[in-house]
Amino acid sequence: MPTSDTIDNEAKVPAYTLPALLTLENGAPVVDPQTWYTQRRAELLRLFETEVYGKMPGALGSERSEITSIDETALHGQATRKEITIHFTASPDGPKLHLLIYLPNRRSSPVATFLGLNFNGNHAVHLDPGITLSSQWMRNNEANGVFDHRATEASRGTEASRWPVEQILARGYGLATAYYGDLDPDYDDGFQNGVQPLFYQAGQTRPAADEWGAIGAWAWGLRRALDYLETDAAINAQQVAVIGHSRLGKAALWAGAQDERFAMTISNDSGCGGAAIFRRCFGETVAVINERFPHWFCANFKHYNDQEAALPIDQHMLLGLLAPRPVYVASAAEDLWADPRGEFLAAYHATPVYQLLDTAGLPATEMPGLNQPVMGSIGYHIRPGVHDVTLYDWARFMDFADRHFR
Ligand code: GTR
Repeated sequence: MPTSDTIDNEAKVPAYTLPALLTLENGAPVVDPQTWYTQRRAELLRLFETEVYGKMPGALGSERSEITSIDETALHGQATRKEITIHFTASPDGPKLHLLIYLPNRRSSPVATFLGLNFNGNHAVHLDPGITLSSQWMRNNEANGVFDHRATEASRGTEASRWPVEQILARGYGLATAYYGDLDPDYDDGFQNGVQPLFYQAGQTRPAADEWGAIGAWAWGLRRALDYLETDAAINAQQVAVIGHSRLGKAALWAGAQDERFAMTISNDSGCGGAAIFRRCFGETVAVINERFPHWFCANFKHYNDQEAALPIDQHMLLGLLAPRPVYVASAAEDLWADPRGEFLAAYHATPVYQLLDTAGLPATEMPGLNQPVMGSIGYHIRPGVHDVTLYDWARFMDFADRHFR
């Protein structure tokens, strides 16, 4: 990872002015909730769509979900495990999303549920042999048992440290997850695979400059997963928290911003294009992310390579789009590439819109110390350690959910 003193050095952060969250494009201040909801929110959504993530279409209308397995005695009887295939089109060969759901068997009413995409396939989140092995394209990785771009039995549980399934269930929550590559395999193929081609107009071969890239496709899939969760009587669809780590944290934030059905959004180490302030140019920058991942954002976003100050938005506004719904931002101290301070500052600078909508926002004016979470309607923590999702992170996310959902 290209970290160097010149990149990850607080003294090198340029002087910057954040674009004003609560000022309309016509210069008028936003002083009441009505103006926020009917005018400013729409302006900001449009800017994020056209300049950053690209416009995301709605559902196709042809989606159909099929329950492919149910086991009410999973994990030694602690859980009910369900697998659902969401077919996007009538074609059995077309892209589809394989959703894995765990529900606590000790439940008396529909459960609040965490929904997040995984990096290595559903079979990687737990050693549970009842999980169907993904047959989707995956990046080759010997340590993860992925050969010839396909998972093997050796891939089971390889992402389990990031998904404390038993602890989530023990605290009374459900968990729903799916492999992000079901939606758009994470490499630059000019948008030929994944869900984008399902929406091409006649003659269209790739998304237009203001249309979605891979992050948009992942976020779109989270919304389709929520469509299914709304139909499952065991799940409280009013209490679904969308969660993601790193690039999938970027997707979770964008899904939560787009879709107000998500009651809570959780960003773990989402960094550049996630919770971090672009204008700090600390760690990963717009030019670097566009160069390494040309397929993540919309083509228009490349205009801002080395031009962060020209962006009409910054990421406090992305968090603002979640208001007044609770959002949690988590950082890791050694994850300088994701700019922990920039993630904190976005949470801090999103607070005025939360306050306009009568919630506390982030109850901190200074960045808290390690392992000192702060929780209002915006929550934040920074823990020691590297870019990862740990049990500490999950425990805080569940504390935050307890606060808002119980
Ligand atoms: C890095 C990328 C980050 C983050 C991370 C991840 O290579 O620079 O933006 O997305 O990958 O997803 O783990």
